[in-house]
Amino acid sequence: MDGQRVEVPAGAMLLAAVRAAGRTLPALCNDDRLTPAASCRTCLVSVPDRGLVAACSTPAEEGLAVSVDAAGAARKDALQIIVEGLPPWALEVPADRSELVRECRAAGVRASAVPLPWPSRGTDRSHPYVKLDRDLCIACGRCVRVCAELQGTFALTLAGRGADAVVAPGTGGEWAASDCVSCGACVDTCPTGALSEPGLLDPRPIERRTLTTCGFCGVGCSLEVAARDNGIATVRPVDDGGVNRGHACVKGRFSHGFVTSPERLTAPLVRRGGSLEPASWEETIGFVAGRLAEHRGTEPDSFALISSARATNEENYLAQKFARAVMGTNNVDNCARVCHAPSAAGLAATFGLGGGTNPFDDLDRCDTVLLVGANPTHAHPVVGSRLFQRVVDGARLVVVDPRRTLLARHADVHLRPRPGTNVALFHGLAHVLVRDGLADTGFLETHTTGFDDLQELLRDYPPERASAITGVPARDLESAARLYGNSRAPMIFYGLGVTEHRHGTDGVRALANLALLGGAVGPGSGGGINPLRGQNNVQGACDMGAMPDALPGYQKVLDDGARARFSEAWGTGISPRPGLRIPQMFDAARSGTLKALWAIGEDVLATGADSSSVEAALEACPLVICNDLFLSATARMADVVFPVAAWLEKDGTFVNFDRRFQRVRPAVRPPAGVRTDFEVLHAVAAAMGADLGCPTPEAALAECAELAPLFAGISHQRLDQAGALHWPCTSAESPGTPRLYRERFATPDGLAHLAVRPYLPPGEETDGDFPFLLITGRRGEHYNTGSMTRRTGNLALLPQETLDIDAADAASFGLRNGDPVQLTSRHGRAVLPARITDDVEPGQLFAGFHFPGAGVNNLTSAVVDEATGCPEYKLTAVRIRPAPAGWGTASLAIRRRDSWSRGR
Ligand SMILES: Nc1nc2c(c(=O)[nH]1)N[C@H]1C(S)=C(S)[C@@H](COP(=O)(O)OP(=O)(O)OC[C@H]3O[C@@H](n4cnc5c(=O)[nH]c(N)nc54)[C@H](O)[C@@H]3O)O[C@H]1N2
Ligand SMILES: Nc1nc2c(c(=O)[nH]1)N[C@H]1C(S)=C(S)[C@@H](COP(=O)(O)OP(=O)(O)OC[C@H]3O[C@@H](n4cnc5c(=O)[nH]c(N)nc54)[C@H](O)[C@@H]3O)O[C@H]1N2
Ligand code: SF4
Ligand code: FES
Ligand SMILES: [Mo]
Repeated sequence: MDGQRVEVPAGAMLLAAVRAAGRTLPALCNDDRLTPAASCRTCLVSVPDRGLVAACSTPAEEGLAVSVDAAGAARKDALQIIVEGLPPWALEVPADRSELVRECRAAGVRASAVPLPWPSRGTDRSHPYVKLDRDLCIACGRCVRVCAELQGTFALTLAGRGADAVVAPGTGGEWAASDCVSCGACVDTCPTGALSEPGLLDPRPIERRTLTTCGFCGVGCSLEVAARDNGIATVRPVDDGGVNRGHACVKGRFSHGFVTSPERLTAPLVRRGGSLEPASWEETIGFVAGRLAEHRGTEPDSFALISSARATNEENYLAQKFARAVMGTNNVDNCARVCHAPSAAGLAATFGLGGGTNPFDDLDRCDTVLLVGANPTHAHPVVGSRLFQRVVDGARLVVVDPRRTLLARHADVHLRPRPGTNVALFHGLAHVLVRDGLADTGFLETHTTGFDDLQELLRDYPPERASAITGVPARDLESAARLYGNSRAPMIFYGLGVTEHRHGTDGVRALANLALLGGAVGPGSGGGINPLRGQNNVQGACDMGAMPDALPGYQKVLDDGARARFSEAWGTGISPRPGLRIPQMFDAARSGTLKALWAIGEDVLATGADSSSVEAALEACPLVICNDLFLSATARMADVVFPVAAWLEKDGTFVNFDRRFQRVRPAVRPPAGVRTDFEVLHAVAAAMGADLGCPTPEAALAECAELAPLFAGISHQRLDQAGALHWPCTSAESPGTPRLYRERFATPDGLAHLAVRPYLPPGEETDGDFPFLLITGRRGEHYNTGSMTRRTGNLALLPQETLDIDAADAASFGLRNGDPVQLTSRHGRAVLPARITDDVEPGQLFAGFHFPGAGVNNLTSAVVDEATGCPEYKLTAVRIRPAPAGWGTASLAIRRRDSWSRGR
């Protein structure tokens, strides 16, 4: 390189060699994450015998003599040609937003002297988050490639030829009506500012940049929040070695507007004469402390606390400590109960620990993915994109989902079991593995128990029988089993389609059998089994002991030794009775034994199953306290509401789905009058004359680390240095444990315990009165109750819930897109506009639950998983009919294609 010797890995391009030499080059059409386009010619270098070549796309060779210096004029010309095609103000875009401006300044290239007025190609401002200024587009195609290759969406194209070429939605028409899923990757890669977002267009300077972890889903993306004037300007994904590698989704990237919503609660509310009235903090804390004092150490326990998987570890630690040390009860639970409690129970029973087994990056080494009952394209979009990339790179994909999700469209085999029949399907697959000699019997003999009994059970599940129960053709089942069984390093990812069933824990255990039979987990394996845990900190809420049967770090309430350690540290007795689970709390309220319920950051009325029974429980409970940012459905029924801070305003840590502790840092101050859950718990305890200790989040995690061996080596200080640590991390020297079970399983005998559980029918069946099966789940644009995402521009992206229905079913009721449909289950009613789609099978329906007003959870039943109490949200028998005119919802103009499920 101009006389300097440079070494780069085999296969690297000259651009990498230039950088390795400590030099820089413009490279306007290049993004290191994408295949080179080599179209802009701004990266030219000179090579003997070949002359000028594009450094971005010319492979480095042993002994090649390259000159950067000799091509300086050519690069300047290339920049000049690009600038000639742009209006003069292209170089007035602030330099921090335009790579083009920076390169032109560095090369001394000035704006073209074109006569004004410029014949403008116009802007597209249809989308709430992405603005296109066509005049600034240089057709480098980075946005088009990032959308296809990284995000996996193919929403964009280059339209027009030559100098007229400009980025455009592939569907034609406006951006907002396109296939765009609003991940923001195009804005981030655009080198000119042609693509921008609202926060970038405000000229005021950024005052503060804060590195934090996304507070929506369990992927746990690293984000940098730029703030000015105590307001959020932009949120950008960061590549700091975390899961997201610089990518994000519409929620983490753009959905922060809720923070400044005028509907934010800013004063405590207390019920007086039937209505909730604002009250002072002092008065409210005093009132709550006085009322809760009546329920300390009662028998049976008359107080229960629901802790928040949205809140930090430190807040969850304090919440369970409040319940146990101040109130004397183990009645503490969190939304894992309604989500992945069957994973915690099932994985712990089989392997010893209740978490996923592998770091997500192991995906890069795996050759087959088995994706079961999960729709990461919507629910864990960054994971969805990486799965898609892996499949494009050659991994095989088997999807098990009754619906045709986007990844199912890319799968080698898509099995569509009737909802509620997973156990039979998994046994059918296991049968074929054993029958065809695809199971590693050597491994099974050395590292597992129960193989003989399992083989006995599997005799009852030949493909024909599994097929009869599940509706999956036996041929497909055989080919899926062979694909999976022949893979070298399979990885299993799964979601609520496995857990939210009457036999959810059996489903997890039967799937864990498949992991063992296929060599996906344990000593010598190449893959893993990972539940795609939902909430940003649901793993952490469980880790911190916000569970009725476990103290922090999964130490059992029933274990005398564990209780003694906590008693001594906290200076108070710990009740030896495991507490109530969330559904049992509601039972106790209805039967009159539960007299005070504190729900922190969980809108149980909106998201619990069978809403009318939850409503009855809240009505029957004499004191309901609620912490929330907004007046949620539950808050509306509460006696006291504390207004609290959101993740963007808080200090602490979250644990993501692959067991990584990551820091959460306040990017903005909460609105005046708002406190954190941490402060509220402290204040109430203090007013009751109790000291919870650990005055700061840092001290709370330190106390937890002292008491829970699994987290002994984790501290804020270490996380600030290391970025992330996977538990188990048992000492200050431990680097953490991204991969579990490398030597042995974590059960007492070190062996994995194969489960021998027969298929049992689900809680709900269809019949003549209720002939359709309704599945409920997620939409990419909205998050759970939608309390946050509905208060952002996402509402423009998806303004209403819909009922997904197959075309023939719709036709048989004379339904067109947008027509209101009345649904009736054995438990309640709802009205939703129809959306005709081939995502769902005939006889099945699908709806999200992000618009509580739509009443979807009036329909779902109170049936729960027999082992853990997780509701059977994934299937409800319903009947439908066109809703009478003017009923419930206005007819919805379906304004866009469903790009989230319609990949190409
Ligand atoms: N955008 C967005 N992201 C979210 C959330 C959100 O609300 N919105 N919520 C977060 C939370 S709390 C969670 S827990 C996760 C959930 O993430 P996922 O588990 O991916 O979410 P779901 O859409 O509820 O369900 C997944 C799939 O299960 C399938 N399914 C239903 N019944 C069965 C069955 O019997 N067998 C099989 N094999 N599959 C079945 C459904 O068709 C659906 O495609 O998402 C998190 N991320
Ligand atoms: N039909 C159907 N119902 C379901 C499901 C399904 O698939 N189908 N899935 C279930 C699952 S998996 C889950 S996890 C639940 C989720 O149900 P919820 O946990 O009830 O839903 P969220 O909207 O995530 O959050 C609840 C509340 O917390 C508030 N909040 C956000 N951040 C904070 C914070 O830091 N502190 C406090 N105090 N409050 C905060 C929000 O404003 C919101 O009102 O829904 C369940 N319900
Ligand atoms: S994938 Fe999950 S963690 Fe990442 S930005 Fe989206 S919501 Fe946040
Ligand atoms: S960056 Fe090499 S040709 Fe554009
Ligand atoms: Mo969840």
